[in-house]
Amino acid sequence: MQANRREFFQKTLVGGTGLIVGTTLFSNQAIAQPPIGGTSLRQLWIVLRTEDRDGAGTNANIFLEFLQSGKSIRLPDQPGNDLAAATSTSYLFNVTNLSTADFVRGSVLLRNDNTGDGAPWRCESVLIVGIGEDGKYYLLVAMSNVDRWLSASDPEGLALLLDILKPEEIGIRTS
Ligand SMILES: [Ca+2]
Ligand SMILES: [Ca+2]
Repeated sequence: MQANRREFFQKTLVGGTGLIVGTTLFSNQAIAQPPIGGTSLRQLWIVLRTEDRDGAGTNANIFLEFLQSGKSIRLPDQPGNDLAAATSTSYLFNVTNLSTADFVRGSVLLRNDNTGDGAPWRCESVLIVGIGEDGKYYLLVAMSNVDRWLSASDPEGLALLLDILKPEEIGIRTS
């Protein structure tokens, strides 16, 4: 298993009992590999970290876009100042008609809609966990070193292609 040194996404086996993502301990019983064909999700938990630099924060909306299905989800406004520089913003919200199978590598984007003042957003990291109808946690995206703009005025553009975790990266060693 790859160990990441950035503490936000530190993935550490804890005595064979589970996995730490950020500051949350997921027990081995709670983490699951999505079955072939996917499983229905009832919530998404998304944590976006904004870099610590001038202009990094944004008041724009961020969308999760699924290119294969055409689904588009606007991340709901959270209490306080979302996506301010040098902060993490956590979104936990209900979803309908969404499956782990929607998270196909190469087809899921985070998109900045380029609205409001200071729209360019400098993303440091992205964590996405799906909470299944079965109550299990599906680790979907853990990008710790994004470190780029989502911006209409920068060459990278407004959308970030998400690196969907491969099954072996979610791995839970039981022995
Ligand atoms: Ca807010
Ligand atoms: Ca900005």
